[in-house]
Amino acid sequence: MSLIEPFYTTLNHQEGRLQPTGQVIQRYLSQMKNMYLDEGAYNQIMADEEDRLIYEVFNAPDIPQVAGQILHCTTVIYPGRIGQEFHMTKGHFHAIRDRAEIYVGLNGEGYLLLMTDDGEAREIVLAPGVVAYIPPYWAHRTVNTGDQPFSFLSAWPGDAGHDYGSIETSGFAKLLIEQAGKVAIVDNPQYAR
Ligand code: M6P
Ligand code: ZN
Repeated sequence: MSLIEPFYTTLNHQEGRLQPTGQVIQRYLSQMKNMYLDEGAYNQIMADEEDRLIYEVFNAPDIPQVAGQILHCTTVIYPGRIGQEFHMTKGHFHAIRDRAEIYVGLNGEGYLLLMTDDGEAREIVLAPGVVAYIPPYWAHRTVNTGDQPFSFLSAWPGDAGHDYGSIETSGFAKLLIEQAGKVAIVDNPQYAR
């Protein structure tokens, strides 16, 4: 492993951003086609709004993506729903499955959903100050269940990688929806493992 310079970033708790930032990833609804259950609601939003920014990822600058390094970033998920389903991240397994991750809730209201390859599911309310541990082998997705931006800090091994394919193909076992004004966790009728 090559020697890189020590550095720090400053966390803006209110905005959920790291300063300075490296790569910023913006995910729009158009990049999440077929990930939300309600296809009619998806099409309606795409027709009315053209597209919608769902979340942004602010990576710490210039960390090599190799074993031994610790990548880290913040994520901000903007509030809203697609039909009954709350705005969420794509969700992923790590490409190297036995790599763990830590999330720290910063602002807003949201959930961390976890799932194994077998469709075993768990959830953690990622309130501000909550430090959640994502053990090796668990896929993870975050969901904004509030009406303000929901942000959290993440740190994970440099060689972990992202595997989006499994969730794009099979979906996530559980969905977070609004039901009669409340947050409900329900089985995903389209989940196929
Ligand atoms: C967290 C971390 C990142 C991830 C981001 C967005 O901050 O797990 O590695 O990129 O969430 O999630 P996703 O990549 O699933 O869209
Ligand atoms: Zn991850």
